Amino acid sequence: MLKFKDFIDTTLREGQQSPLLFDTFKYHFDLKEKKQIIKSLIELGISHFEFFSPMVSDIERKDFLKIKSYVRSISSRKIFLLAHCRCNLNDILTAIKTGFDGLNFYMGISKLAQQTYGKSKKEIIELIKQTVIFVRKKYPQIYLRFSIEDGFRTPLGDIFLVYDQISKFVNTFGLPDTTGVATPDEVKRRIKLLKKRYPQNYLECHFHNDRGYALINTLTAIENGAEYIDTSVWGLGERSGIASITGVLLNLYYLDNKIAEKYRLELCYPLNVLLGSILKMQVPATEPVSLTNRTHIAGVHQDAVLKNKTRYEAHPLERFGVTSRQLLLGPLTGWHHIYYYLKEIKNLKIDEEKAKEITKTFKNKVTKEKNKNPEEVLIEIVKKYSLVKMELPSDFEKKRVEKLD
Ligand code: HCA
Ligand code: CU
Repeated sequence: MLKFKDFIDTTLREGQQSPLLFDTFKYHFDLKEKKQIIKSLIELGISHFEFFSPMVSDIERKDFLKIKSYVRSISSRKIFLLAHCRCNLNDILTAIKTGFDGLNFYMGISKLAQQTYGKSKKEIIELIKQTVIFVRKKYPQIYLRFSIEDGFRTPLGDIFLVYDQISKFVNTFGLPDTTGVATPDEVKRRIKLLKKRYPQNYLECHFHNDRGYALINTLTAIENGAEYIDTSVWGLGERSGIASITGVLLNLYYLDNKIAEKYRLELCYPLNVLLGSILKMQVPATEPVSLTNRTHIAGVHQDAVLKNKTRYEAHPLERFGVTSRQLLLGPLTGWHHIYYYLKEIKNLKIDEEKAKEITKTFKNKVTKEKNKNPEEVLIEIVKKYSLVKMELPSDFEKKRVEKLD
């Protein structure tokens, strides 16, 4: 029996630290985009969200306040909004005053961290202990999670030294692989020992992808008893990021179908597309839940797939929303999706303003024209706009098959 409880989405915290936001000249999500992302994740079934500490910037603080009232207005489910905080009283008290439901605090204790802070191991342990106890006494009800940063380059014995002091005062311990050094064997070993030593505390794991191990480490953590797992859309995060929410869900589907089915899996691909349209990029080819995984190039593959798609498609990607129907008519349909669909799937030259206009007409028509599929309705509308096809090599279309129906 898995103990898994939920994902902690950190797209708006860890995700905004992704170099991709620089590469796409985006730098940070605006309030509207943050709301779209969080709404899509709530619809998918996620109930835990991590934000920057309000100390990070005034924009993040103000956006959080608006997002909080937005979240409460769109969902009657209990949604936990958590602040990612340094182990510093000023940061912590500001986060509590701002109205977070809980605090994810963190501090390093490794040799490298001691050098950065200019503090000894003993001093750091004392600081953590005093801070945690102070906050717990002052706020007996608030949800508290504490993480030793760089948890896989810190000897487990040192982690125990800290966690032994505070296990009675926090709800959850974190085990983050800050630098992406962990291997699945070590993840298994550490989780087993932590779960054994702290049976009363939940465990939240967080894996960076520097070695390409974020996904396998995440699954190993779930298999070995982690209750919470940090993910983000596309796995956005520092450097090469963390585990992608839809990549983990696809694998959770194999690991424990009942748990995976608690999420609205058909919203996975629309969620990936939403981020694609915000960043104005295709969903990465490395994403398990992607159109790429339903695209066939070799002639023999195409012939076979047109007769029976399962010949070269082993995974039930339609269940995860990689269908044109779900993309166009899913509950997430907005101009972003229509824009993405026309540009990336139909290869039409289109700008955002036109996509918004077309979406308005589409939304009106699609509910009335019950006998037509949404794709037909959209194509009829689009014809009136005489959009030009992007210039692609003439035999390109024959060389690519996506049988999405
Ligand atoms: C960092 C922070 C963090 C925090 C994870 C956590 C990490 O960049 O140092 O709070 O558990 O990877 O350690 O993202
Ligand atoms: Cu991280």
